[in-house]
Amino acid sequence: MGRIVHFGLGNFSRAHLLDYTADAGGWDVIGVSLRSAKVRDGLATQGFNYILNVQGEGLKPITILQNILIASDDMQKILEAMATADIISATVTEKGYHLDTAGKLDLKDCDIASDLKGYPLRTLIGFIAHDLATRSRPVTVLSCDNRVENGSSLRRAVADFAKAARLEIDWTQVRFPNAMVDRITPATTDAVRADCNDPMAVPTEAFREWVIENSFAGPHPDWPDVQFVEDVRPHELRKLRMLNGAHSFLAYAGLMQGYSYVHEAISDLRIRTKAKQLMLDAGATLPAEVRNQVPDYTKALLARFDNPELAHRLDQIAMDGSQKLPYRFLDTLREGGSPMLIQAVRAWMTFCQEQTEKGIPLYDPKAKEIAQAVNSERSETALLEVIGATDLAPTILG
Ligand code: CS2
Repeated sequence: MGRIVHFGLGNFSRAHLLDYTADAGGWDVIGVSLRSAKVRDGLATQGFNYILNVQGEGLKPITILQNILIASDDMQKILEAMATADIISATVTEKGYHLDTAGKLDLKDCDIASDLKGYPLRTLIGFIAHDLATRSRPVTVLSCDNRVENGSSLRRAVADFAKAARLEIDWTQVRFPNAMVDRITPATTDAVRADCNDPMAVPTEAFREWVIENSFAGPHPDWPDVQFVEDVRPHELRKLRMLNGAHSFLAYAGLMQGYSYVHEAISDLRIRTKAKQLMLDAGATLPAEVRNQVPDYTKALLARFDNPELAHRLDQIAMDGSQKLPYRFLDTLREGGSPMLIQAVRAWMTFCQEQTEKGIPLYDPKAKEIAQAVNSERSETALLEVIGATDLAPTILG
């Protein structure tokens, strides 16, 4: 039996990697929570099993999780589990990579700085670097986060960390495949908990997609419907720029119009027209091999966003904008220069301004810098600086 040690037990991994791996069978998964013990506490009382409420398909018990370890309490146990794992995977969100706007590990970040001093470890990067410096068998490190070249970014972060911490890593026994992951997974509501009779239930759509670079250091589960490819980039750009890009636009434009959910924002004709235009403009920047998929993919995305039963909250998507905008809007804008993408960046800027003026704190690792930027004299330029978009100032600010 193979083993996965997975960092980040939010709803997304419980609806995606764990669901796929449960379908494959023959593997077990140990979860690691870097911060809160909430998911561990909730799942421990039910043997780490939970219900996946797959829309239109019914309730699916997921029984593949063996245990959840918490970084602050179980560091040694985590390192021991990692040492025998075939795959170390992660869904720690964009900010869990601690990369600066130039794509380098942010050595001044307080969690990274703490990990560089040594134990106890707090970050995914610190755990992986320490594991790789001591392990004696091959391992695949599989990022399942929404980032461009997520595997390569993670490798870079770990390499920067190892250099700064003077850890020697044998890179020949590790692979960091890039991967595109997709499944819309809203936060759990009381209604879902009641329907599933499970306080830890996870609601998700029936659609799921996973495209992984075929670069593993050892075995992997026989995941059904996963596409193994030489180059993930066209697939990840399609998904990140079109789906996630439109999502972020809907979040900022929708919240400012007083909507709470994706299906509400997308049914407002003005917002819908713009979201669709954004998808098409983003689609025009994609590599040739996926460009012919754009019309059908756009249609399919609109249908997924229309789904009222998902009850996908816009404020969930609006979080961490400083981490999301670079790959959702900025790269697209650099490659396409579309007026719609300019509007999308401007929607984020106005959202930041409105929230700050209302005294509502932003949920963003750069909330402080954003508030300072908003309150500064040249606030628009300063906001672009926070997201590493100074080069785009002439395009965006005109
Ligand atoms: C969303 C994503 O919260 C967000 O920012 O855009 O979580 C999105 O639902 C997933 O990437 C879909 O696969």
